[in-house]
Amino acid sequence: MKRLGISTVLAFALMLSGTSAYATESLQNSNQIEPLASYTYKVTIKTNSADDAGTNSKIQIKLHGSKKDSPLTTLDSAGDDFEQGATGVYYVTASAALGSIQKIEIKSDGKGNKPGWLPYSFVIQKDTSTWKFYNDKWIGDNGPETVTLTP
Ligand SMILES: [Ca+2]
Ligand SMILES: [Ca+2]
Repeated sequence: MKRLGISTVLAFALMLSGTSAYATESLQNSNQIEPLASYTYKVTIKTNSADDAGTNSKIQIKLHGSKKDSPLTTLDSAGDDFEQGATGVYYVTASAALGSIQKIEIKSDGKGNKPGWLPYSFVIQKDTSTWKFYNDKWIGDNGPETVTLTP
């Protein structure tokens, strides 16, 4: 049997390390939580850092687009949501393209301890488009409430 030269061994080792780096990258990609649906909008919500700005109320959002509105979607991530000063990422999926997002509707059921919620910003992203909405109103501090925000 022919003995392998050092350069052959080195080349083989390089090939192996290249393969494993590639495998690791593929695994990381498959672990990304972003859904694959075509008409999915990423919604990043920052809650104000003022006292009691957080909420445990049920929060829902509807995106109003130039072509279509999204369904009213409950925002609930795996972790605790809408904590004072925290930022959360959510996804809203529609059955068709919404077009340009012109306003958003935020609905609170107004339940829980100190239910009033003071979100600071909502950033909606789809492909290369971004729409930003800012808020300075307390939502749901006196029971169920729906607030509409425009850019
Ligand atoms: Ca509160
Ligand atoms: Ca949650």
